[in-house]
Amino acid sequence: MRGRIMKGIAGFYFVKSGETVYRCKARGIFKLQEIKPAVGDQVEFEVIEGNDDNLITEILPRKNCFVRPFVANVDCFAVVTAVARPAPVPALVDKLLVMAEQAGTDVVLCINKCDLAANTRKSSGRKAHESMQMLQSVYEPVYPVVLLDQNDPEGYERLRELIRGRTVALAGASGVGKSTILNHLLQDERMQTGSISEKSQRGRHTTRHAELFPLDEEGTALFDTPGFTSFALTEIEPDMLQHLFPEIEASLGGCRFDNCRHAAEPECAVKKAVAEGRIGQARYDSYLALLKELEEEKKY
Ligand SMILES: Nc1nc2c(ncn2[C@@H]2O[C@H](COP(=O)(O)OP(=O)(O)OP(=O)(O)O)[C@@H](O)[C@H]2O)c(=O)[nH]1
Ligand SMILES: [Mg+2]
Ligand SMILES: [Zn+2]
Repeated sequence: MRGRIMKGIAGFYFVKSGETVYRCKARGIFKLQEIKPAVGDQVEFEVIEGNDDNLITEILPRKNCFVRPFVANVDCFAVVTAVARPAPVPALVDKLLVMAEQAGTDVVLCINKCDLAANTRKSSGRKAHESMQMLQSVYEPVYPVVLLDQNDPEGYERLRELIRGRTVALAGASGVGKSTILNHLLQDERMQTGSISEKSQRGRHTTRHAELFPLDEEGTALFDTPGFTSFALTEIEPDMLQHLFPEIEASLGGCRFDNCRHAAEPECAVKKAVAEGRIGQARYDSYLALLKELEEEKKY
């Protein structure tokens, strides 16, 4: 039979075929070949009568596969950041965006917890408001952006329109609200979400495993994934990075040196675009930081 892995827990994979979910194990050979089935994989499996241990026999070719989050066959990443609690980390957002560009998937940037930016008479509200404006000005020129606030259904409706019919992975730091967004889109409380205690400002029901949720009759499906604070980009040549920032790519061609990496080089068209405001300073800073990381990785 053929199906799709919806979640994997402790060596078991839950494979959906039609309306039925089968609990399966993976054939031993996968381990020897160092292949790990991923949530989102399309698989062939055998149903073993009278036994819970149905067997995944084959993983069908993947459109793509990621390490963090560990998911396969993604059409689009919904990269999530909060305006506060936790404070946005543009370097992490940009890394996820680069990962998506590398794989050629679409991207939607979700700016979440916008309700925290509403009361600008409080200093925490002012700070959140500034973060919201910063995120909008940096990302709106480059990617589709949705503003979300758990008390306002309109944002979720816009997001639903943007992702219709596709398999979308929520990705971002822990506590930014990925599971909450999924909950709103599912319009029920199937997922557990935690409330951040005012003191610790940390979510209680952190997502531990990637899981795929069918959303509607039109084939839309959403991966909920665990949050993380850092990860390493792999298999990107330093010279490739400039093509993974769409606004940098758009400024290429005018540099003095053909092999310009747009860092210390003189007469650089990219730096000129930054100075003229056509490329956001924050995005350029992320580019430089990632370039350094990739160049250092190359040295070893
Ligand atoms: N004020 C506010 N809080 C929100 C909003 N969305 C989510 N939260 C809260 O943020 C906390 C964390 O939300 P989660 O949805 O669990 O975050 P997550 O990104 O899934 O976190 P991990 O599973 O750890 O990666 C919870 O207490 C939510 O209630 C929002 O729009 N506004
Ligand atoms: Mg979660
Ligand atoms: Zn240059």
